[in-house]
Amino acid sequence: MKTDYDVVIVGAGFSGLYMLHKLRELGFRAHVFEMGDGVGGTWFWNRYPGARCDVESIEYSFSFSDEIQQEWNWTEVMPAQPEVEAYLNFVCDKLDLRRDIEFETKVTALTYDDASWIVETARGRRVTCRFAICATGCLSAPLEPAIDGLHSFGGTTLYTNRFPKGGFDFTDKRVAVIGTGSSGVQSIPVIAQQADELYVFQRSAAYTLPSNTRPLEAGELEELKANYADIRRAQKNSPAGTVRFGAFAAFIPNGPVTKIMDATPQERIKAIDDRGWLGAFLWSDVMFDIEANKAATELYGEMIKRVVKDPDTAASLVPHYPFGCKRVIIDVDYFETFNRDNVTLVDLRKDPLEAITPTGIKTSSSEFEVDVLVLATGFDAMTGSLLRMDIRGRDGRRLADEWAEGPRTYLGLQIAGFPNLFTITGPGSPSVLSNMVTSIEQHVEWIADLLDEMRSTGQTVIEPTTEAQDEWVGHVATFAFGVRVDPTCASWYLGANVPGKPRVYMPYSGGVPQYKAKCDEVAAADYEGFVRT
Ligand code: NA7
Repeated sequence: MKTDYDVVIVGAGFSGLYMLHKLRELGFRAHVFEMGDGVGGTWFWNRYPGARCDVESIEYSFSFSDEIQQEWNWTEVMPAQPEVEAYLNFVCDKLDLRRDIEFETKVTALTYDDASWIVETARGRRVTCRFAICATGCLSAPLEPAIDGLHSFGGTTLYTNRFPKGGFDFTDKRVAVIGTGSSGVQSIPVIAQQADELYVFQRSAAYTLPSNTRPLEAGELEELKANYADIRRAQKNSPAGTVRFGAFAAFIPNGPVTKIMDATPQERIKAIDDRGWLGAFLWSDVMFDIEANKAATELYGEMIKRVVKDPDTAASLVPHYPFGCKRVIIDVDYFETFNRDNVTLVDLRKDPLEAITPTGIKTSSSEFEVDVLVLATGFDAMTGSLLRMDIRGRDGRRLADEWAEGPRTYLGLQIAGFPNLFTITGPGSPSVLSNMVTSIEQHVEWIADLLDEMRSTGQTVIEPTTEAQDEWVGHVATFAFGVRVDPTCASWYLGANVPGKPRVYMPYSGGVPQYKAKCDEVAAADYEGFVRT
């Protein structure tokens, strides 16, 4: 059967761009649909003030082209949003990708029919393709919080995950930020510098560590570039796909050996005296023993007290849930910001948010009049971007029904009953627990090799068996224990930030090298667990 394209890719972020390039290189007719009017995906939409990556630029970048990595010049250790977006535009131009990307075109439905997919868009386009690849990202379905009166607010409402392209000037404005995940924590210090008054509405305090970002020094980038072969090799062999995971480096391969539960109070305090914020967590038992985790949080609270002058504010800034169950944030001057005269923390655990009114925010004890409302309230992570499309597989089965109790995939790459549909960094793969770029490259290359092989052997349809999928889902679930699934922690890894979403720990926690070895083994065993016809 003749289709309009061999492959349709949904999304033009890191994964969609590389997938397009790879398929074009192999001679496939590939086409990308992208909702935004530019490339970048997550890095296109999340352009809020202070947005910054938590992996170093030298590693948060494509490794597949030495020309690209030698030509592009990073200016900072941890790249800020504008630089990542500029980098992706550079890659796009360099590889002449734009001509195969259809912008401002949201895919609304994907329907499997007769060994091919029908793709429908919000603009009324309907095209067919043999393979459909969802490069839709893990954090791209924005959440609107269920707060009474949200749409009654008469001032300006801004979402961090859809921030205006030209930025926003907060000068002389009274501002409220709701949400203290990464987006809130990164934007609050920047907004505070401009705003007249800033109220921070916090439901859950954040575990955040100071970023080690700084401008790259003269000669430093050149030296790093000269070592790229070694850096990339090390990345691929490291559990998180990065060897310089900013502030987290110390947690990753050969972690600390001393237990906090064996340490005296004096030894604990000495740890933060000597090592600062990291001293609170650099103990071998913190991730495995909930009492150790609580002791580490107490030390973290001590650090907060050393920075934040107001004792009530300092106490409210200590998280009530275990360290490590949510993604740890990196920040620039977050705690210091609460010492400013124009910044007030509103602890919603003590003073719950009741409603948004036409003039501001009402809590159970007060009313706050503001001009601007900034919502940093997160995403329907990992599955939202897929389930917001109407995806129907073999015999009309709906993905939304198949995943009613949580996502089920084989290797995070394919779904039983949905032949020829692929997800890049889908649930059940390391994705958000790793350097996304490392994981994206591995997925793209694996899918490209598979499609190339299928073409050469005359195969047209591939789908995982339910047995292989069940086994993989079971394996992924074996890591869902301890702090990861702590009932006090509403993490998006677990779907617990979305009312009614099934609680399933979605990413694969076994590490990048182990995961890649499994994917390679499957391919070498004639794509074991998949049926091809
Ligand atoms: P997050 O990390 O999901 O943070 C969302 C924040 O918004 C979090 O503090 C929530 O509190 C808060 N929130 C959500 N709904 C409400 C309501 N109704 N009232 C008050 N507060 C609310 O999203 P981000 O965009 O910051 O970061 C997402 C990821 O992007 C991040 O992990 C990095 O990997 C990059 P809660 O914790 O639910 O109590």
